[in-house]
Amino acid sequence: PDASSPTPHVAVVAFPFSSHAAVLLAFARALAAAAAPAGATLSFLSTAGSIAQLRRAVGAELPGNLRFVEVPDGAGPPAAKGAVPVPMPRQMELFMAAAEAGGVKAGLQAARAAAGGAKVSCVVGDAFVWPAAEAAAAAGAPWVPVWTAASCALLAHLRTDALRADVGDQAASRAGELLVSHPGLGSYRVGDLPDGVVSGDFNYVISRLVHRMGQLLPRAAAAVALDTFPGLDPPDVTAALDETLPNCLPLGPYHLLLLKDTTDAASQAAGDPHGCLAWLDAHPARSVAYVSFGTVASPRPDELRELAAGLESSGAPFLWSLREDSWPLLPAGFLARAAAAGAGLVVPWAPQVAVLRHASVGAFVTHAGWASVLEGVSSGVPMACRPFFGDQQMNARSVASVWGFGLAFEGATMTRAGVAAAVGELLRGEEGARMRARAQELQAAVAAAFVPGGACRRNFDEFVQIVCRV
Ligand code: U2F
Repeated sequence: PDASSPTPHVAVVAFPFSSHAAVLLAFARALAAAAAPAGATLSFLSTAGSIAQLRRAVGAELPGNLRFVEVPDGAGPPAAKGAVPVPMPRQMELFMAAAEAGGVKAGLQAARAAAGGAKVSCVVGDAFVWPAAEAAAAAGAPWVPVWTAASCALLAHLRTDALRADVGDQAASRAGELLVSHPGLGSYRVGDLPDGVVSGDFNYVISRLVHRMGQLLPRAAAAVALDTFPGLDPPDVTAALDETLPNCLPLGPYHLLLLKDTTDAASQAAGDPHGCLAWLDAHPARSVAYVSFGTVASPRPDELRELAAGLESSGAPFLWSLREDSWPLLPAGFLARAAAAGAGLVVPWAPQVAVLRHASVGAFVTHAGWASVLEGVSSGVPMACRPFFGDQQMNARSVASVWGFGLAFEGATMTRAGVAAAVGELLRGEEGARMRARAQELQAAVAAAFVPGGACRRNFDEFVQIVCRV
Protein backbone atom coordinates (compact mmCIF):
# COMPACT_ATOMS: atom_id res chain seq x y z
CA PRO A 1 0.00 0.00 0.00
CA ASP A 2 1.26 3.51 -0.73
CA ALA A 3 2.14 5.65 2.24
CA SER A 4 -0.73 8.12 1.80
CA SER A 5 -3.55 5.54 1.91
CA PRO A 6 -4.82 4.38 5.29
CA THR A 7 -3.77 0.90 6.34
CA PRO A 8 -6.00 -1.51 8.28
CA HIS A 9 -5.89 -1.42 12.07
CA VAL A 10 -7.72 -4.49 13.30
CA ALA A 11 -8.71 -4.82 16.96
CA VAL A 12 -9.15 -8.41 18.14
CA VAL A 13 -11.22 -8.69 21.34
CA ALA A 14 -10.63 -11.79 23.50
CA PHE A 15 -12.85 -13.51 26.05
CA PRO A 16 -10.12 -13.86 28.68
CA PHE A 17 -11.13 -17.22 30.25
CA SER A 18 -10.62 -21.00 29.82
CA SER A 19 -9.09 -21.87 26.45
CA HIS A 20 -10.92 -19.03 24.69
CA ALA A 21 -8.14 -16.43 24.76
CA ALA A 22 -5.46 -18.88 23.56
CA VAL A 23 -7.63 -20.01 20.66
CA LEU A 24 -8.28 -16.41 19.66
CA LEU A 25 -4.60 -15.51 19.93
CA ALA A 26 -3.70 -18.39 17.59
CA PHE A 27 -6.37 -17.07 15.24
CA ALA A 28 -4.99 -13.52 15.55
CA ARG A 29 -1.43 -14.66 14.86
CA ALA A 30 -2.60 -16.29 11.63
CA LEU A 31 -4.56 -13.14 10.78
CA ALA A 32 -1.54 -10.91 11.49
CA ALA A 33 0.60 -12.94 9.09
CA ALA A 34 -2.06 -13.05 6.37
CA ALA A 35 -2.90 -9.36 6.68
CA ALA A 36 0.70 -8.14 6.78
CA PRO A 37 0.93 -7.68 2.99
CA ALA A 38 -2.02 -5.24 3.26
CA GLY A 39 0.03 -3.26 5.79
CA ALA A 40 -2.34 -4.23 8.62
CA THR A 41 -1.56 -3.88 12.29
CA LEU A 42 -3.45 -5.84 14.95
CA SER A 43 -4.28 -4.85 18.51
CA PHE A 44 -5.13 -7.88 20.68
CA LEU A 45 -7.42 -6.73 23.50
CA SER A 46 -7.50 -8.78 26.69
CA THR A 47 -7.21 -8.31 30.45
CA ALA A 48 -3.83 -7.84 32.13
CA GLY A 49 -4.00 -11.29 33.73
CA SER A 50 -4.88 -13.01 30.48
CA ILE A 51 -2.18 -11.12 28.55
CA ALA A 52 0.46 -12.22 31.08
CA GLN A 53 -0.66 -15.83 30.67
CA LEU A 54 -0.67 -15.63 26.89
CA ARG A 55 2.80 -14.07 26.84
CA ARG A 56 4.13 -16.94 28.94
CA ALA A 57 2.54 -19.46 26.59
CA VAL A 58 3.72 -17.99 23.28
CA GLY A 59 7.11 -16.68 24.42
CA ALA A 60 8.82 -14.55 21.80
CA GLU A 61 6.75 -15.87 18.94
CA LEU A 62 4.50 -12.82 18.45
CA PRO A 63 4.34 -11.34 14.96
CA GLY A 64 5.79 -7.82 14.64
CA ASN A 65 2.44 -6.32 13.56
CA LEU A 66 0.49 -7.58 16.59
CA ARG A 67 0.46 -5.84 19.96
CA PHE A 68 -1.36 -6.54 23.20
CA VAL A 69 -3.70 -3.88 24.57
CA GLU A 70 -5.23 -4.08 28.02
CA VAL A 71 -8.94 -3.91 28.72
CA PRO A 72 -10.42 -3.66 32.24
CA ASP A 73 -11.09 -6.93 34.09
CA GLY A 74 -13.72 -5.15 36.20
CA ALA A 75 -12.11 -6.39 39.42
CA GLY A 76 -10.96 -2.95 40.55
CA PRO A 77 -7.45 -1.86 41.57
CA PRO A 78 -5.04 -4.62 42.73
CA ALA A 79 -5.28 -3.40 46.33
CA ALA A 80 -9.05 -3.96 46.31
CA LYS A 81 -8.75 -7.48 44.94
CA GLY A 82 -7.87 -9.03 48.28
CA ALA A 83 -6.22 -12.34 49.01
CA VAL A 84 -9.16 -14.67 48.42
CA PRO A 85 -9.23 -15.89 44.82
CA VAL A 86 -12.36 -14.73 42.99
CA PRO A 87 -14.34 -17.70 41.57
CA MET A 88 -14.24 -17.96 37.78
CA PRO A 89 -17.97 -17.22 37.19
CA ARG A 90 -17.65 -14.06 39.27
CA GLN A 91 -14.54 -13.03 37.32
CA MET A 92 -16.52 -13.52 34.12
CA GLU A 93 -19.39 -11.40 35.46
CA LEU A 94 -17.04 -8.61 36.45
CA PHE A 95 -15.32 -8.72 33.07
CA MET A 96 -18.59 -8.69 31.10
CA ALA A 97 -20.04 -5.89 33.25
CA ALA A 98 -16.92 -3.82 32.64
CA ALA A 99 -16.99 -4.64 28.91
CA GLU A 100 -20.61 -3.54 28.69
CA ALA A 101 -19.99 -0.38 30.68
CA GLY A 102 -17.43 0.92 28.21
CA GLY A 103 -14.49 -1.45 28.72
CA VAL A 104 -14.29 -2.46 25.07
CA LYS A 105 -14.69 1.16 23.95
CA ALA A 106 -11.83 2.15 26.25
CA GLY A 107 -9.79 -0.72 24.82
CA LEU A 108 -10.38 0.53 21.28
CA GLN A 109 -9.24 4.01 22.33
CA ALA A 110 -6.14 2.56 23.97
CA ALA A 111 -5.47 0.56 20.81
CA ARG A 112 -5.73 3.72 18.74
CA ALA A 113 -3.35 5.59 21.04
CA ALA A 114 -0.85 2.71 21.01
CA ALA A 115 -0.98 2.65 17.20
CA GLY A 116 0.06 6.31 16.93
CA GLY A 117 -3.52 7.50 16.46
CA ALA A 118 -4.46 5.03 13.71
CA LYS A 119 -8.23 4.59 13.83
CA VAL A 120 -9.48 1.04 14.41
CA SER A 121 -10.87 0.00 11.01
CA CYS A 122 -12.39 -3.34 12.06
CA VAL A 123 -13.28 -5.09 15.31
CA VAL A 124 -12.78 -8.84 15.22
CA GLY A 125 -13.43 -10.80 18.39
CA ASP A 126 -14.62 -13.75 20.34
CA ALA A 127 -18.37 -13.78 19.69
CA PHE A 128 -18.95 -14.17 23.46
CA VAL A 129 -17.91 -10.55 24.02
CA TRP A 130 -21.02 -9.03 22.46
CA PRO A 131 -20.34 -5.49 23.81
CA ALA A 132 -17.70 -5.36 21.05
CA ALA A 133 -20.60 -4.98 18.59
CA GLU A 134 -21.64 -1.67 20.15
CA ALA A 135 -18.07 -0.50 20.60
CA ALA A 136 -17.38 -1.23 16.92
CA ALA A 137 -20.51 0.63 15.83
CA ALA A 138 -19.52 3.64 17.95
CA ALA A 139 -16.07 3.59 16.33
CA GLY A 140 -17.64 3.37 12.87
CA ALA A 141 -16.00 -0.02 12.28
CA PRO A 142 -17.55 -3.36 11.28
CA TRP A 143 -17.83 -6.15 13.87
CA VAL A 144 -16.58 -9.53 12.70
CA PRO A 145 -17.10 -12.13 15.45
CA VAL A 146 -15.22 -15.40 15.71
CA TRP A 147 -17.26 -18.35 17.01
CA THR A 148 -15.08 -20.86 18.88
CA ALA A 149 -17.51 -23.74 19.43
CA ALA A 150 -19.64 -26.02 17.26
CA SER A 151 -22.06 -24.78 14.61
CA CYS A 152 -25.00 -26.62 16.20
CA ALA A 153 -24.37 -24.82 19.51
CA LEU A 154 -24.32 -21.48 17.71
CA LEU A 155 -27.63 -22.38 16.12
CA ALA A 156 -29.07 -23.11 19.57
CA HIS A 157 -27.97 -19.68 20.80
CA LEU A 158 -29.39 -17.97 17.71
CA ARG A 159 -32.74 -19.71 18.33
CA THR A 160 -32.85 -19.42 22.11
CA ASP A 161 -36.01 -17.28 22.21
CA ALA A 162 -37.85 -19.67 19.87
CA LEU A 163 -36.61 -22.71 21.78
CA ARG A 164 -37.71 -21.22 25.12
CA ALA A 165 -41.12 -20.38 23.68
CA ASP A 166 -41.46 -23.96 22.44
CA VAL A 167 -40.14 -25.87 25.44
CA GLY A 168 -41.30 -23.58 28.22
CA ASP A 169 -40.88 -25.22 31.61
CA GLN A 170 -41.02 -28.76 30.18
CA ALA A 171 -37.27 -29.20 29.54
CA ALA A 172 -37.06 -32.13 31.94
CA SER A 173 -40.17 -33.99 30.80
CA ARG A 174 -39.33 -33.43 27.11
CA ALA A 175 -35.58 -34.09 27.44
CA GLY A 176 -35.65 -37.05 25.03
CA GLU A 177 -37.71 -35.29 22.34
CA LEU A 178 -36.02 -34.45 19.01
CA LEU A 179 -36.07 -30.76 18.04
CA VAL A 180 -37.57 -31.47 14.63
CA SER A 181 -39.42 -28.17 14.33
CA HIS A 182 -36.22 -26.12 14.68
CA PRO A 183 -34.20 -25.79 11.45
CA GLY A 184 -30.82 -27.50 11.74
CA LEU A 185 -31.51 -28.91 15.19
CA GLY A 186 -33.59 -31.95 14.21
CA SER A 187 -30.86 -34.44 15.20
CA TYR A 188 -30.66 -33.09 18.74
CA ARG A 189 -32.91 -33.74 21.72
CA VAL A 190 -34.19 -31.09 24.09
CA GLY A 191 -31.76 -32.49 26.67
CA ASP A 192 -28.77 -32.02 24.34
CA LEU A 193 -29.15 -28.24 24.18
CA PRO A 194 -26.37 -26.23 25.85
CA ASP A 195 -26.97 -25.26 29.49
CA GLY A 196 -28.93 -22.06 29.85
CA VAL A 197 -30.84 -22.32 26.55
CA VAL A 198 -34.03 -24.02 27.78
CA SER A 199 -32.83 -25.37 31.12
CA GLY A 200 -30.29 -24.60 33.82
CA ASP A 201 -29.67 -21.14 35.22
CA PHE A 202 -30.74 -18.48 32.73
CA ASN A 203 -29.01 -15.91 34.89
CA TYR A 204 -25.61 -17.60 34.83
CA VAL A 205 -23.10 -15.28 33.19
CA ILE A 206 -22.48 -17.57 30.19
CA SER A 207 -26.24 -18.18 29.68
CA ARG A 208 -26.82 -14.45 29.60
CA LEU A 209 -23.94 -13.60 27.32
CA VAL A 210 -24.67 -16.27 24.68
CA HIS A 211 -28.36 -15.32 24.71
CA ARG A 212 -27.54 -11.68 24.06
CA MET A 213 -24.90 -12.68 21.52
CA GLY A 214 -27.49 -14.79 19.65
CA GLN A 215 -29.86 -11.84 19.46
CA LEU A 216 -27.16 -9.44 18.24
CA LEU A 217 -25.24 -11.56 15.73
CA PRO A 218 -27.82 -11.58 12.89
CA ARG A 219 -28.13 -7.81 12.83
CA ALA A 220 -24.74 -6.58 14.01
CA ALA A 221 -22.13 -8.90 12.48
CA ALA A 222 -20.52 -8.13 9.13
CA ALA A 223 -19.31 -11.74 8.81
CA VAL A 224 -18.85 -14.67 11.19
CA ALA A 225 -15.89 -17.06 11.36
CA LEU A 226 -17.00 -20.61 12.12
CA ASP A 227 -14.78 -23.23 13.76
CA THR A 228 -15.73 -25.98 11.32
CA PHE A 229 -14.81 -27.24 7.87
CA PRO A 230 -16.86 -28.20 4.81
CA GLY A 231 -18.00 -31.81 5.15
CA LEU A 232 -18.42 -31.76 8.93
CA ASP A 233 -21.75 -30.01 9.54
CA PRO A 234 -24.83 -31.68 8.05
CA PRO A 235 -26.42 -29.62 5.22
CA ASP A 236 -29.42 -28.56 7.36
CA VAL A 237 -27.10 -27.03 9.98
CA THR A 238 -25.14 -25.11 7.34
CA ALA A 239 -28.33 -23.94 5.65
CA ALA A 240 -29.88 -22.74 8.91
CA LEU A 241 -26.76 -20.74 9.78
CA ASP A 242 -26.47 -19.28 6.28
CA GLU A 243 -30.08 -18.18 6.48
CA THR A 244 -29.63 -16.47 9.82
CA LEU A 245 -26.18 -14.89 9.61
CA PRO A 246 -24.37 -12.76 7.04
CA ASN A 247 -21.18 -14.17 5.48
CA CYS A 248 -20.70 -17.40 7.45
CA LEU A 249 -17.13 -18.51 6.83
CA PRO A 250 -16.20 -22.05 7.92
CA LEU A 251 -12.43 -21.89 8.33
CA GLY A 252 -11.57 -24.17 11.23
CA PRO A 253 -10.11 -26.00 13.02
CA TYR A 254 -8.53 -22.66 13.94
CA HIS A 255 -5.39 -24.26 15.34
CA LEU A 256 -4.49 -25.31 11.79
CA LEU A 257 -4.53 -21.76 10.42
CA LEU A 258 -1.04 -21.21 11.77
CA LEU A 259 0.37 -24.34 10.15
CA LYS A 260 1.69 -24.83 6.64
CA ASP A 261 -0.51 -27.92 6.28
CA THR A 262 -2.17 -30.44 8.57
CA THR A 263 0.95 -32.60 8.85
CA ASP A 264 3.03 -29.71 10.16
CA ALA A 265 2.60 -30.77 13.78
CA ALA A 266 6.24 -30.22 14.72
CA SER A 267 5.67 -26.52 15.24
CA GLN A 268 3.03 -27.37 17.85
CA ALA A 269 5.10 -29.96 19.67
CA ALA A 270 7.11 -27.29 21.45
CA GLY A 271 6.61 -27.37 25.18
CA ASP A 272 6.54 -31.02 26.22
CA PRO A 273 8.14 -30.72 29.65
CA HIS A 274 6.68 -34.02 30.87
CA GLY A 275 8.02 -36.10 28.01
CA CYS A 276 4.66 -37.22 26.62
CA LEU A 277 5.88 -37.60 23.06
CA ALA A 278 8.97 -39.61 24.01
CA TRP A 279 6.74 -41.84 26.16
CA LEU A 280 4.38 -42.35 23.21
CA ASP A 281 7.33 -43.22 20.97
CA ALA A 282 7.87 -46.31 23.09
CA HIS A 283 4.39 -47.70 22.36
CA PRO A 284 3.02 -49.50 19.30
CA ALA A 285 0.80 -47.76 16.76
CA ARG A 286 -2.80 -47.07 17.89
CA SER A 287 -2.33 -48.75 21.25
CA VAL A 288 -2.62 -45.80 23.66
CA ALA A 289 -5.70 -44.12 25.13
CA TYR A 290 -5.23 -40.38 25.66
CA VAL A 291 -7.40 -38.86 28.40
CA SER A 292 -8.12 -35.16 28.97
CA PHE A 293 -11.07 -33.05 30.06
CA GLY A 294 -9.83 -29.66 28.87
CA THR A 295 -9.12 -26.60 30.93
CA VAL A 296 -12.18 -26.33 33.20
CA ALA A 297 -14.04 -29.61 33.76
CA SER A 298 -13.13 -31.98 36.61
CA PRO A 299 -14.77 -35.35 37.29
CA ARG A 300 -16.08 -35.86 40.83
CA PRO A 301 -13.68 -37.84 43.08
CA ASP A 302 -15.71 -41.09 42.85
CA GLU A 303 -15.91 -40.86 39.08
CA LEU A 304 -12.21 -40.08 38.85
CA ARG A 305 -11.46 -43.29 40.73
CA GLU A 306 -13.79 -45.25 38.43
CA LEU A 307 -11.98 -43.82 35.43
CA ALA A 308 -8.59 -44.75 36.90
CA ALA A 309 -9.75 -48.29 37.64
CA GLY A 310 -11.30 -48.58 34.19
CA LEU A 311 -8.08 -47.50 32.48
CA GLU A 312 -6.12 -50.06 34.49
CA SER A 313 -8.55 -52.86 33.75
CA SER A 314 -8.69 -51.99 30.02
CA GLY A 315 -5.12 -53.26 29.81
CA ALA A 316 -4.34 -50.44 27.36
CA PRO A 317 -1.47 -48.04 27.95
CA PHE A 318 -2.81 -44.57 28.77
CA LEU A 319 -1.59 -41.00 28.78
CA TRP A 320 -3.70 -38.86 31.10
CA SER A 321 -3.57 -35.08 31.32
CA LEU A 322 -4.90 -34.37 34.81
CA ARG A 323 -4.52 -31.19 36.85
CA GLU A 324 -2.22 -31.86 39.77
CA ASP A 325 -4.76 -30.91 42.44
CA SER A 326 -6.68 -34.07 41.46
CA TRP A 327 -3.74 -36.46 41.82
CA PRO A 328 -4.36 -37.10 45.53
CA LEU A 329 -7.84 -38.35 44.61
CA LEU A 330 -6.50 -41.25 42.52
CA PRO A 331 -6.77 -44.78 43.94
CA ALA A 332 -3.96 -45.81 46.31
CA GLY A 333 -0.89 -47.00 44.44
CA PHE A 334 -2.33 -46.06 41.05
CA LEU A 335 0.44 -43.67 40.01
CA ALA A 336 3.19 -45.98 41.21
CA ARG A 337 1.71 -49.03 39.44
CA ALA A 338 1.24 -47.09 36.21
CA ALA A 339 4.81 -45.81 36.27
CA ALA A 340 6.39 -49.12 37.25
CA ALA A 341 4.77 -51.11 34.47
CA GLY A 342 5.24 -48.33 31.91
CA ALA A 343 1.51 -48.78 31.45
CA GLY A 344 0.44 -45.26 32.14
CA LEU A 345 1.69 -41.70 32.30
CA VAL A 346 -0.20 -39.03 34.23
CA VAL A 347 0.87 -35.44 33.52
CA PRO A 348 -0.50 -32.06 34.57
CA TRP A 349 -0.49 -30.84 30.95
CA ALA A 350 0.15 -32.47 27.59
CA PRO A 351 0.90 -30.95 24.17
CA GLN A 352 -2.51 -32.22 23.07
CA VAL A 353 -2.40 -31.40 19.37
CA ALA A 354 0.91 -33.24 18.93
CA VAL A 355 -0.23 -36.07 21.21
CA LEU A 356 -3.37 -36.68 19.16
CA ARG A 357 -1.29 -36.68 15.98
CA HIS A 358 1.10 -39.28 17.40
CA ALA A 359 0.81 -42.67 15.72
CA SER A 360 0.60 -44.49 19.08
CA VAL A 361 -2.63 -42.79 20.13
CA GLY A 362 -5.67 -44.83 19.14
CA ALA A 363 -8.42 -43.54 21.43
CA PHE A 364 -9.35 -40.25 23.08
CA VAL A 365 -11.36 -40.01 26.30
CA THR A 366 -12.63 -36.42 26.26
CA HIS A 367 -15.09 -33.96 27.81
CA ALA A 368 -16.07 -33.04 24.21
CA GLY A 369 -14.96 -29.42 24.50
CA TRP A 370 -15.07 -28.11 20.97
CA ALA A 371 -11.33 -27.61 20.42
CA SER A 372 -10.69 -31.12 21.68
CA VAL A 373 -13.28 -32.68 19.37
CA LEU A 374 -11.78 -30.89 16.38
CA GLU A 375 -8.22 -31.77 17.36
CA GLY A 376 -9.22 -35.42 17.72
CA VAL A 377 -11.08 -35.71 14.44
CA SER A 378 -8.48 -33.81 12.46
CA SER A 379 -5.98 -36.40 13.69
CA GLY A 380 -8.29 -39.31 12.80
CA VAL A 381 -8.64 -40.45 16.43
CA PRO A 382 -12.04 -41.87 17.56
CA MET A 383 -13.28 -40.68 20.95
CA ALA A 384 -15.31 -41.55 24.02
CA CYS A 385 -17.18 -38.52 25.36
CA ARG A 386 -17.93 -37.66 28.96
CA PRO A 387 -19.62 -34.23 28.67
CA PHE A 388 -19.73 -32.03 31.77
CA PHE A 389 -21.35 -28.65 31.06
CA GLY A 390 -22.17 -25.97 28.52
CA ASP A 391 -22.07 -27.17 24.92
CA GLN A 392 -20.32 -30.46 25.73
CA GLN A 393 -23.49 -32.60 25.78
CA MET A 394 -24.44 -31.30 22.35
CA ASN A 395 -20.93 -31.99 21.03
CA ALA A 396 -21.01 -35.52 22.46
CA ARG A 397 -24.37 -36.10 20.75
CA SER A 398 -22.85 -34.91 17.44
CA VAL A 399 -19.83 -37.19 17.85
CA ALA A 400 -21.83 -40.29 18.69
CA SER A 401 -25.06 -39.86 16.70
CA VAL A 402 -24.49 -37.33 13.91
CA TRP A 403 -20.88 -37.95 12.84
CA GLY A 404 -20.29 -41.42 14.25
CA PHE A 405 -16.59 -41.06 15.03
CA GLY A 406 -17.01 -41.86 18.68
CA LEU A 407 -19.32 -42.86 21.49
CA ALA A 408 -20.82 -41.22 24.56
CA PHE A 409 -20.64 -42.85 28.00
CA GLU A 410 -23.95 -44.24 29.10
CA GLY A 411 -25.73 -41.88 31.48
CA ALA A 412 -22.93 -39.39 30.80
CA THR A 413 -20.93 -40.93 33.64
CA MET A 414 -17.75 -42.99 33.66
CA THR A 415 -17.82 -46.32 35.48
CA ARG A 416 -14.97 -48.76 35.72
CA ALA A 417 -16.68 -51.23 33.37
CA GLY A 418 -17.85 -48.47 31.04
CA VAL A 419 -14.35 -47.04 30.64
CA ALA A 420 -12.74 -50.44 30.08
CA ALA A 421 -15.40 -51.32 27.48
CA ALA A 422 -15.15 -47.96 25.69
CA VAL A 423 -11.35 -47.98 25.51
CA GLY A 424 -11.34 -51.63 24.39
CA GLU A 425 -13.95 -50.91 21.69
CA LEU A 426 -12.14 -47.86 20.33
CA LEU A 427 -8.76 -49.61 20.24
CA ARG A 428 -9.74 -53.13 19.23
CA GLY A 429 -13.48 -53.47 18.50
CA GLU A 430 -15.35 -53.68 15.20
CA GLU A 431 -17.56 -50.73 16.01
CA GLY A 432 -14.40 -48.88 17.06
CA ALA A 433 -12.82 -49.63 13.67
CA ARG A 434 -15.86 -48.08 11.97
CA MET A 435 -15.56 -45.01 14.19
CA ARG A 436 -11.86 -44.73 13.34
CA ALA A 437 -12.65 -45.05 9.61
CA ARG A 438 -15.21 -42.23 9.95
CA ALA A 439 -12.69 -40.07 11.84
CA GLN A 440 -10.11 -40.73 9.16
CA GLU A 441 -12.56 -39.74 6.41
CA LEU A 442 -13.07 -36.43 8.13
CA GLN A 443 -9.33 -36.12 8.78
CA ALA A 444 -8.90 -36.32 5.00
CA ALA A 445 -11.61 -33.66 4.52
CA VAL A 446 -9.75 -31.35 6.94
CA ALA A 447 -6.47 -31.97 5.14
CA ALA A 448 -8.08 -31.15 1.78
CA ALA A 449 -9.61 -27.96 3.20
CA PHE A 450 -6.20 -26.77 4.43
CA VAL A 451 -3.99 -27.33 1.39
CA PRO A 452 -3.18 -24.08 -0.43
CA GLY A 453 -6.36 -23.16 -2.28
CA GLY A 454 -8.47 -25.52 -0.11
CA ALA A 455 -11.89 -24.41 1.12
CA CYS A 456 -10.81 -23.26 4.58
CA ARG A 457 -7.79 -21.41 3.19
CA ARG A 458 -10.06 -19.63 0.70
CA ASN A 459 -12.57 -18.77 3.40
CA PHE A 460 -9.77 -17.43 5.56
CA ASP A 461 -8.54 -15.29 2.62
CA GLU A 462 -12.07 -13.93 2.30
CA PHE A 463 -12.14 -13.27 6.05
CA VAL A 464 -8.83 -11.39 5.76
CA GLN A 465 -10.19 -9.31 2.89
CA ILE A 466 -13.31 -8.40 4.84
CA VAL A 467 -11.42 -7.33 7.94
CA CYS A 468 -8.76 -5.43 5.96
CA ARG A 469 -11.23 -3.15 4.18
CA VAL A 470 -10.46 0.48 5.04
C1 U2F B 1 -14.28 -24.51 26.87
O1 U2F B 1 -13.33 -25.46 26.58
P1 U2F B 1 -12.14 -26.20 27.34
O2 U2F B 1 -11.02 -25.29 27.46
O3 U2F B 1 -12.52 -26.93 28.55
O4 U2F B 1 -11.89 -27.38 26.25
P2 U2F B 1 -11.52 -27.38 24.72
O5 U2F B 1 -12.39 -26.51 23.86
O6 U2F B 1 -11.50 -28.79 24.37
O7 U2F B 1 -10.06 -26.76 24.70
C2 U2F B 1 -9.02 -27.28 25.47
C3 U2F B 1 -7.73 -26.86 24.79
O8 U2F B 1 -6.66 -27.07 25.71
C4 U2F B 1 -5.67 -27.87 25.11
C5 U2F B 1 -6.38 -28.65 24.03
C6 U2F B 1 -7.44 -27.68 23.55
O9 U2F B 1 -6.91 -26.85 22.53
O10 U2F B 1 -5.47 -29.03 23.02
N1 U2F B 1 -5.05 -28.77 26.11
C7 U2F B 1 -3.72 -29.05 25.99
O11 U2F B 1 -3.04 -28.59 25.07
N2 U2F B 1 -3.15 -29.87 26.92
C8 U2F B 1 -3.84 -30.42 27.94
O12 U2F B 1 -3.23 -31.15 28.71
C9 U2F B 1 -5.22 -30.13 28.05
C10 U2F B 1 -5.80 -29.30 27.10
C11 U2F B 1 -15.57 -25.19 27.26
F1 U2F B 1 -15.38 -25.92 28.40
C12 U2F B 1 -16.06 -26.08 26.12
O13 U2F B 1 -17.28 -26.65 26.46
C13 U2F B 1 -16.22 -25.28 24.85
O14 U2F B 1 -16.58 -26.14 23.80
C14 U2F B 1 -14.92 -24.56 24.52
C15 U2F B 1 -15.03 -23.72 23.30
O15 U2F B 1 -15.98 -22.66 23.50
O16 U2F B 1 -14.50 -23.79 25.65
